[in-house]
Amino acid sequence: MKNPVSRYDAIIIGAGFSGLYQLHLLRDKLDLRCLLIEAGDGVGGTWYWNRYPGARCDSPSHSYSYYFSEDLLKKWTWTERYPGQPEIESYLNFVADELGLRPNICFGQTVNQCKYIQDQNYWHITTADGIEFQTKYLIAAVGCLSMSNKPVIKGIETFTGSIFHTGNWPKEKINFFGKSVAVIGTGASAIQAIPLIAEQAEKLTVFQRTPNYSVPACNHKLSAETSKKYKKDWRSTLEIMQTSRNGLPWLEGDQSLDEIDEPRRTKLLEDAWKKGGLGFREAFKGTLRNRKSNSIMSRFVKDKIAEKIDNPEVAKLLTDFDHPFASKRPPLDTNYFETFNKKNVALVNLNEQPIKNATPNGLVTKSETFNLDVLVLATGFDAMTGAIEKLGVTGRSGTSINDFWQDGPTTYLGVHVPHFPNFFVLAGPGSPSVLTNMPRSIEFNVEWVGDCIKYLENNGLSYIEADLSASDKWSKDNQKLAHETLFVDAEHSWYLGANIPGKPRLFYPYAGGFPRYKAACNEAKSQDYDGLIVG
Ligand code: NA7
Repeated sequence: MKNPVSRYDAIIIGAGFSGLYQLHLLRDKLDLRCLLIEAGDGVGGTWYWNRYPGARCDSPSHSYSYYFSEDLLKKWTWTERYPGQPEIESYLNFVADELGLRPNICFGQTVNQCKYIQDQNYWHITTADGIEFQTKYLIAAVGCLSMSNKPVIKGIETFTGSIFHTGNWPKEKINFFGKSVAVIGTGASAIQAIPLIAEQAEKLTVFQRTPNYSVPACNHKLSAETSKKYKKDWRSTLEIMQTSRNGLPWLEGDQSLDEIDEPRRTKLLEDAWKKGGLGFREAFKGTLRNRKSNSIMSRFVKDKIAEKIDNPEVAKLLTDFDHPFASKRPPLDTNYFETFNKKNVALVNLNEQPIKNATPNGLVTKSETFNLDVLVLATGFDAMTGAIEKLGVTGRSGTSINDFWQDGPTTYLGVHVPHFPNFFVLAGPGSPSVLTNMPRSIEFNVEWVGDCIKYLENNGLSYIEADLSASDKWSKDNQKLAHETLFVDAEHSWYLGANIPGKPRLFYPYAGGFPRYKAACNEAKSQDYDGLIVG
């Protein structure tokens, strides 16, 4: 006889930053019967899967924490300016233990079907192993950068060496000593991994399609004194993060570069460069809105990078930028460009030398053959929608979310999707997510979902669903906001879906900044959830 299907009030998919907090909030504050389903065998989400060498966050560690609990803030001490993957994974394990979340997490199960049962108003969830669950509320906390993008390479299945994707890195330590290694991609992940792989590999070949700007991370250990100060000042730090356009612990500079005369301008740029980090991007006003100001900054960064590279041909290839600075997420690096001065490191321009095919021994381009032991795919993600579209979500009248989003994702406030009642997406398309210091926008989204559910429960209501015209307006207005920025100048950016063949071209995250996003959500809430249908 078949086991009875377990029934929950809320099911959350994904045990990263967003899923863990959502479980805590719904279980411990709203007293709901909750289950969190996670594909991995541990917590961490993005920080569970992205364990490649050098994986590190580019938000400062003291800001890359939950702020909803003073107790958690006080108990945890970060050791570096930018936390590495092992430390973030430990942090999320610490949170899961402190909050006692594990009994409500089902590990090692991949959800592949979520079906809304319309006449009874519940969601029926099925995992790849055929385990079934029912729930009133369904929350996708599957992350923005969790569906790996793997390039199609003819004959790749015949390659006898090892292949690793940065976004799905094995737990065991990979030894590159004495090996011939290739890295495809020069995005944020590659920029972190390449210097470390180059330290071990006999030979490292980097295949570049598009060069990327990168700012020195200037990472360092945190002194006990600094950590103490961060803990003491947490309230004022939070206030700044809540006001900042990106949820980061600083505010944009109040002068635009085109208003400042030389040589003061160069001095200020040099000072900001020395500090490094994402703060460089915001050291001046309007870097992503004022083309003139941005071109001054782009030129400065290009020159700074070129200075680090010995070979002029290599320098030209690595700085032949096709987009304004920061219109793609500018990575932070530690010795990335300097790595190309090493004798064991070579750069291949994929635009001149496209990969023709793989063989059992390696890769073949138009005019060269590369014998390889290891191939590292640092080729990014089907960002923001890829992981949601793998969940097999069908809503009212059997509408599939993949069909509904065929021409691009329509959401209301980046959380609700028309035709999908009681379905919530955390850090979804149309929310600020990847343009922010993620924990801040995640906390806001999680608390929003908590408030929606509380509203339904307290008022004896059974569902909440996005209104189609409000969602169309939200999504269209976001495209307008994006066109007021320089983000749309980066034609090949994953923010625009350009890295995935056939993906609709539009701006995926919310472009209006974190404070404006929160104001729009709060306004809707103050008007009895305007733009949402409740019943
Ligand atoms: P990214 O930033 O999307 O970088 C992926 C890199 O891989 C980038 O250089 C791509 O070139 C390259 N790529 C992608 N597909 C191919 C194919 N088919 N052939 C050759 N090269 C390819 O992903 P990351 O993991 O580095 O970083 C993701 C985010 O994590 C980052 O933005 C931060 O927010 C943190 P392209 O530029 O598309 O020409």
